[in-house]
Amino acid sequence: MIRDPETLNALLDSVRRFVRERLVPAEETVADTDAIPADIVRDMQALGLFGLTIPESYGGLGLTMEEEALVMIELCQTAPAFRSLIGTTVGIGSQGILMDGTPEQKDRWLPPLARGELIASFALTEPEAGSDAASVRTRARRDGDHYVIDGTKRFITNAPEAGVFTLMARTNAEDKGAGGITAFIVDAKSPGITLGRIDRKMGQKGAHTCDVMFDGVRVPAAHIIGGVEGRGFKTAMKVLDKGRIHIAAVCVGVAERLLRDTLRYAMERKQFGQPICEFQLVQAMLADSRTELYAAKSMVLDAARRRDAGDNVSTEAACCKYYASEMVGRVADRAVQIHGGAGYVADHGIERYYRDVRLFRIYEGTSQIQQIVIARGMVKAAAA
Ligand code: COS
Repeated sequence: MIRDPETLNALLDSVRRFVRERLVPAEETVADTDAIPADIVRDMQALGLFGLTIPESYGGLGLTMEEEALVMIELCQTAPAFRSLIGTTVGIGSQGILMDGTPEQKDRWLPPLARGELIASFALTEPEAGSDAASVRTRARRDGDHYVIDGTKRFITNAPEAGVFTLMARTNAEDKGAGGITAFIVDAKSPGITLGRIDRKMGQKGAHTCDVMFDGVRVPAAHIIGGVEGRGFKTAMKVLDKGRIHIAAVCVGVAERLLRDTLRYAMERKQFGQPICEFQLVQAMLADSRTELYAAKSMVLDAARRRDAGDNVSTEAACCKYYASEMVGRVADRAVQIHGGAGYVADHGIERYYRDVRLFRIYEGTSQIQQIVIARGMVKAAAA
């Protein structure tokens, strides 16, 4: 749903300009230094990018899912590390508070998140709990008005930058499954929290992940999201449903950038006396990329509109994440192929994108998890 096309177009224009004038020129620096320059972070705050999805009543822009998807498609026509910095605050780190938090929790945490003064991180994954999210071992033991949290979280995006964690921990040791999990809002400055060293990754330099260790961390009972134990797994699943449409839009944005660069190269690069875009085998690669990109974009916008209309889109969100992340992998592979040697050496940035996009098929649910969610959704719908 687009509420006001004029306002949205103005936002899309400013994001497009910001990407072209500020982010694209900084891509290499970010990759070389593994850091996003402080002045760019300030500009992101000023543009309201941290508050895209937080309601206007809390100081954000309150975008609908369709609007959010369109903004992501623009913002991601550059290195995905830039999106990653706002991604957890716009998405998985804040949405649990927004969806299931109490009015007091929203009042306290959402305004600083919307302003980008506080970065939110989503702490679900553990050394032994990745795809099997219901098997988290991090314990939260009640002690008076507090819970005491012990455990280790792994690959936590933006943990080094985070001011607050949305953390999933087991409050009921008897229940080893989803029902024993509770979601907490944890102040990142709480005593007993330590960070592991920043992970050295295949790509997405400038986006940081690391382990987060919780050792006797005392969290007020009032920080349980929604105030009720045992609902954390469902909160996490709802957050991920929305996050999957968001990531699919990210994939579409990156693929648009890759294909645009690749088409330009194919029109300029000459071999056998003519531009390589005149060769049908190159055309086939361009056409396949264009077709798959169009399909992914159509899926993302359709799922986003359905979500805005109030439909349950768990299955469609998984379809989008699955297809769009695999699509951008193929588009990146063809981009390297069409660039040939120039695609393999580091100077053109194409090999960097090839490495960057590999993550999309893994995080926020692997392709195989999406397949499971889709098939289960089909069976459930048919049985109903
Ligand atoms: N929305 C709301 N509730 C949901 C839900 C959703 N999308 N998906 C599941 N639930 C509920 C179920 O209805 C069930 O509730 P009841 O016990 O009341 O019936 C409960 O949650 C447990 O669901 P289920 O039995 O399906 O859980 P499983 O352990 O079988 O796991 C998968 C399901 C595999 C889908 C889940 O573990 C998953 O998504 N894993 C991937 C996690 C992931 O994306 N990790 C990436 C890192 S986080 S960035």
